[in-house]
Amino acid sequence: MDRRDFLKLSLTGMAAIAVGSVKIPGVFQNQAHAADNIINLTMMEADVQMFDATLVYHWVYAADVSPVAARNSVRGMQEQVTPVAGPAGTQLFPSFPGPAIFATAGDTITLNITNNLPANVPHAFQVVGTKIKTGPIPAGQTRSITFKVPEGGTYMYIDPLNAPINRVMGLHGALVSLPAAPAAGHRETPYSKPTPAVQQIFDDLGNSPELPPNAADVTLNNYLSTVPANRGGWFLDPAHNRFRFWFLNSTDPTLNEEIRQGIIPTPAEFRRRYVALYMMMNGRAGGYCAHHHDVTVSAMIGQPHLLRFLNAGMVQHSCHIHGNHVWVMAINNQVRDNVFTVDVWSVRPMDRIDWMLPFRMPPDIPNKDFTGAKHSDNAGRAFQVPPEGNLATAVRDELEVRPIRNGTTANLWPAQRPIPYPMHCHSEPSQAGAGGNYPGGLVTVWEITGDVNGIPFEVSIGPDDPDPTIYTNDAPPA
Ligand SMILES: [Cu+2]
Repeated sequence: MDRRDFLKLSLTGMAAIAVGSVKIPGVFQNQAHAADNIINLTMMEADVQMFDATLVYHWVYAADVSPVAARNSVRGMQEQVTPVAGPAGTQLFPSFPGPAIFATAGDTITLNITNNLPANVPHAFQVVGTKIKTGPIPAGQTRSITFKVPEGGTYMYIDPLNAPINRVMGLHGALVSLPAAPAAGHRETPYSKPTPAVQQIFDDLGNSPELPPNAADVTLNNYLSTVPANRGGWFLDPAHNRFRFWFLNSTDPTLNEEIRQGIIPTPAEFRRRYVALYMMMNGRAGGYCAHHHDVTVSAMIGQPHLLRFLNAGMVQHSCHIHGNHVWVMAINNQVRDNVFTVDVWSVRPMDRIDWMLPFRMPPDIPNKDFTGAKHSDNAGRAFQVPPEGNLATAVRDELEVRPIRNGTTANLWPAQRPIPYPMHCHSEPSQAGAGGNYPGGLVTVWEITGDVNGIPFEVSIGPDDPDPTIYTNDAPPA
């Protein structure tokens, strides 16, 4: 059979759309992006490029909102993608996973779903864990659903038919519901009905001795008179998102190729034969996700970030973060009563898990004095922290007290700034791609770019670097 020529999606990752009354300073520059609370999504074929340049046939969602324009409303997500011609002179912008939809809980929005896929497989649309779904959508046709956005949280939309085939072929995306208002007397959370424990964490973030605010945020808060005091430090900054999607999926190119040729397995066959050869975060793997600003978390001490895991693939992942522990805030839209800190958590297929990464001073920088004890004059920490000290200085001190090489006391080590820590999956095969290329799987870093004093670290390539520059891994300016 001839290989049909499909749109080629080159490591583009996710797009994002804001709809309705969504307005969060910093995250969205424009109040709404999709006109009239309507989102049009088209299911279409695409060859998606894997990290090793292999093109793998997928089914993807495309929005009719340009990611270039969307970038003005949702920072840092999918800067460029090849548009394809849509109906009536429109342009479609495919996304893998599908575009993340941001909406306000309680708003009424309409989704128009068009099926532009081959007619040999039925398709539909559902928001997992809700009654929001269409019936089957015949090939070439459009179905509309109008619904009230559910309670605040992280949702996954999928094609639920032929489960898991249609979902795993690429028909999946994120729906984020943001609460309309915080509870009276409290600060905002990502949830409409936070439990007391979760509410307490958000009340305390940047607002307690244990979780001091970053000084730059304090300045910002004073400067931005429009930001109400009940906004949490976690999304205060208009220049940087204080959240990330860590959207996991997996691909078996052999099965995808058979499906391209019209050989459709039963769901049971698909499950039995499935070999996850590529495992991705936000549609990318290896270095392409480890260092992409829509995956990597990059901020200063005291600038906590919400991490929204979704898993649309076929693999249970065991996600492990280094450097800080995280709070597990919600599991599959259940806000936790008992919030505990973890460094590793299972993210099963179909799971939606919210983590809060507090961006605290990492507790594990070795003791400068090699005594095994902490500095008694510094609240039990190994090094002086602001306002007396500085994390960058602490890291340099730590390097300088390492055993001297080559008989010299010269400073031989480049400054470790920013300070990166890995987040990877402890299900080891997921760290490789294409059957063994390491690290070609789902792995990334979060990095500390400055101290709680609000001053970004200077980055130098070595001790004598004449021109240290301020480092950022965030999105380029809009
Ligand atoms: Cu680990």
